[in-house]
Amino acid sequence: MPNISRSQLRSVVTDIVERTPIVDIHTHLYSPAFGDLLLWGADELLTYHYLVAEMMRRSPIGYDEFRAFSTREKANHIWEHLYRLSSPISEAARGVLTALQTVGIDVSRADPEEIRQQFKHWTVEEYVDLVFRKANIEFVVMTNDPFDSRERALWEQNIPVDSRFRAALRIDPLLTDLSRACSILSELGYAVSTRLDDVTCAQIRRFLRVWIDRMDPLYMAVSLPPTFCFPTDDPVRRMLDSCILPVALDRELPLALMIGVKRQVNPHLQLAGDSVGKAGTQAIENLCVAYPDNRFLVTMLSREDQHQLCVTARKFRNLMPFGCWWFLNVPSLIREITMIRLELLGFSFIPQHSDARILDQLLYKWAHSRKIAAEALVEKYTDLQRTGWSITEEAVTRDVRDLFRDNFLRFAGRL
Ligand code: RAT
Ligand code: ZN
Repeated sequence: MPNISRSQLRSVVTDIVERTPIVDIHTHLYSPAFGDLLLWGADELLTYHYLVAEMMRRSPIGYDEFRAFSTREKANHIWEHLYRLSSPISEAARGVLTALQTVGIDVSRADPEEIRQQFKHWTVEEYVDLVFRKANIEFVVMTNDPFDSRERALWEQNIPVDSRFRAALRIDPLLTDLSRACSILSELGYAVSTRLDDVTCAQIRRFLRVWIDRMDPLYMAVSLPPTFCFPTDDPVRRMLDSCILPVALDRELPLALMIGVKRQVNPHLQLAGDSVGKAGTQAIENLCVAYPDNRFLVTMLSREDQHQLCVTARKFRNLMPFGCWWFLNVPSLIREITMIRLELLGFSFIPQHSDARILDQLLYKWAHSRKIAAEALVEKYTDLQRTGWSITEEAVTRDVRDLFRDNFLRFAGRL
């Protein structure tokens, strides 16, 4: 393959980044077979919890009054305050416009009613096809919660599999709310107690295996507070040591740890009420040393933890940093974090996941992240070219594929 000349580097790299299909390793999307759980369209886009939080800073409306609105009224209210009475410049507000523009909706004169009308052209199946094609996504990984009765019921009916939506077994209550986990498991017929005795641990392992067999997840996942410690004397240690990690090992599944969320700092905001705290990587180091045969996918929510996470990843091949999570998914921080990772880890990380909750968000979250990744790569390849090193299309294609797809599949044992 010929070398890419300096003058062509930008256009070739940008083109390869656009053409490389994405494996989106963490979303809250569902395939159409899950019915109402799959959110899409104008009203859902406009009532995304990121926008609710931003609207509440601009509108005098009371929390209860807003909560009592229908989804359509909420969307109208958010439009009024974030799009009509101010310019939609925040990442979440701009994202709606990118998404609409990508599916051909003219946002220059649109209002919510007009946008709703445009969505009437599509069935959900057509819209899923359109979004996956436009965003160039191979598949997304869902967040599948067996502790949620609605979702559990659907899995128990053996919903048809759509290969563009793969599962991840989400297990938060086991590590963050043991009494809730135990009461749900008891209702489901597992003989468990919060003392986590041997019988209980065997039952929890059985529960995890049942759900792994049912979902065929690509990994297990949990999101954790910034205070997460390991090892500790509390049930978290025993849950990891005697229940979760042995099952992860024998089923060859990574465990995804999403660390740094302070839940419900403002409960009035419901989903939008969570915040961030600094965590440090001591617990991750301890886990990686203690369980060298387990694999850990890790994302951290605070900006301050990003450098330390890269350094920790340099020490452990069973640790894979991923994504610019939630409040980090804004251009200035994606750029900073991607640069630090390239400089400290080369191509051995997963740069992004979308965390999309609404199907349409795949369109903007990936368009914005692709652009930033391409710019970061152009800068780094230019530095390489300056040394005399040859950059070929083949090499760039391989590197970008590693970032957007293969690193995850390899780490998850699927490649
Ligand atoms: O990004 C989000 O929408 C958050 O509310 C959470 O879903 C977070 O990503 C999580 O998975 O806990
Ligand atoms: Zn999430």
